[in-house]
Amino acid sequence: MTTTSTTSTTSSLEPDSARQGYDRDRAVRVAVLGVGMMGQDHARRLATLTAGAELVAVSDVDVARTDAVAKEFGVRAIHDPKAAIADPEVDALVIATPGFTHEELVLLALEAGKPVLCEKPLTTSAETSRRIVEKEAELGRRLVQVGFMRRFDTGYQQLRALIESGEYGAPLFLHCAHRNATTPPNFSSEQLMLDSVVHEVDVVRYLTGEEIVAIRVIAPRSTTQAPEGLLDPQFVIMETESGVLVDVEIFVNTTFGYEVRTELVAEKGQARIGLPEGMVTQSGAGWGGSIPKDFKERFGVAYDVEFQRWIDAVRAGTNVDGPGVWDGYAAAAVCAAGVESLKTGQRIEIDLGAKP
Ligand code: ISE
Repeated sequence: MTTTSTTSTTSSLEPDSARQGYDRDRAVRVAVLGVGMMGQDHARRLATLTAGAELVAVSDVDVARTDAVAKEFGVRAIHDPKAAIADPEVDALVIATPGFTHEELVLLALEAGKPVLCEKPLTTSAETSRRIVEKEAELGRRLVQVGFMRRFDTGYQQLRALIESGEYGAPLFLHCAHRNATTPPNFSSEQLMLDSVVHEVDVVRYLTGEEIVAIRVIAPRSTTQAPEGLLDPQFVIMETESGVLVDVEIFVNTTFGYEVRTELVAEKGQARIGLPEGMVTQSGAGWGGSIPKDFKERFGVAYDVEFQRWIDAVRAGTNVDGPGVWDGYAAAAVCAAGVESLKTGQRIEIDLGAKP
């Protein structure tokens, strides 16, 4: 969408002087790489909703899908994602391809000097994410934002503000539940960590302002509703630097809806977010509310805000207004340790090393 934005950004980053030639009066021309479910949703968002953005191209390994989505939005289909990154008529990129492709694409975008909004996970291992952190530091310019959209959700923002205010004293526990109705085909036991728990990892860092130093994953009996071989549910225990204890129930084949909840237990009070939205009824006939069907519905507004603030930051020359590469790296390192714990049954400690 190419009208001028009225959303103000709260970014305090310095404008990127290396992009001084960029014409800030025109819309940011964006290509979306990967147009599966999430990429298509983002393409629609950019084409119809995000002020100051112009969707100019889409790219996907599935040629027929690329062509169909390009036709739907009246934009170019570029079958090779590397060509889309290099294209002189593309200013910025949204990467929504599978996680294992992210390292190569993000590094190419960094070399091309183009701002990127990369869907989570930044990459699927600590080493590959660390390479991105180092590459960006070498360039001396922030270019990569990571798609942890929950940071743009009002509930999480309120809970963080409450913790920061100190009113309830120090946080002691965070109890998290993350439930999906079903999983996409071929979802593996590791993906519960890498694709789903990764959000909880980021939320814990966002809410507490602390790094996670240890993780343990336990697999109880699996639901018969999960595909054969998938360890679902799993129970994750994390410890932060100051000793806040976090537990996450991750259960991705509940069969009926999408629920993401966090309960804070602090020294002088408790708070909960993510309870069923909409009207909750209680009468002689029983109790009832409504549960969103998936994350596109539950976090729709958060995605909209995330995209608007990212485009505003690109136009302002600051490129990032939200979680960056260090956040993506920290989350990838914790999740990789979680996968190791799932395999070994051990508590795994995490050492992120120095921040460049
Ligand atoms: C999916 O990729 C997401 O990012 C959702 O937010 C998460 O709830 C889901 O479990 C993931 O598969």
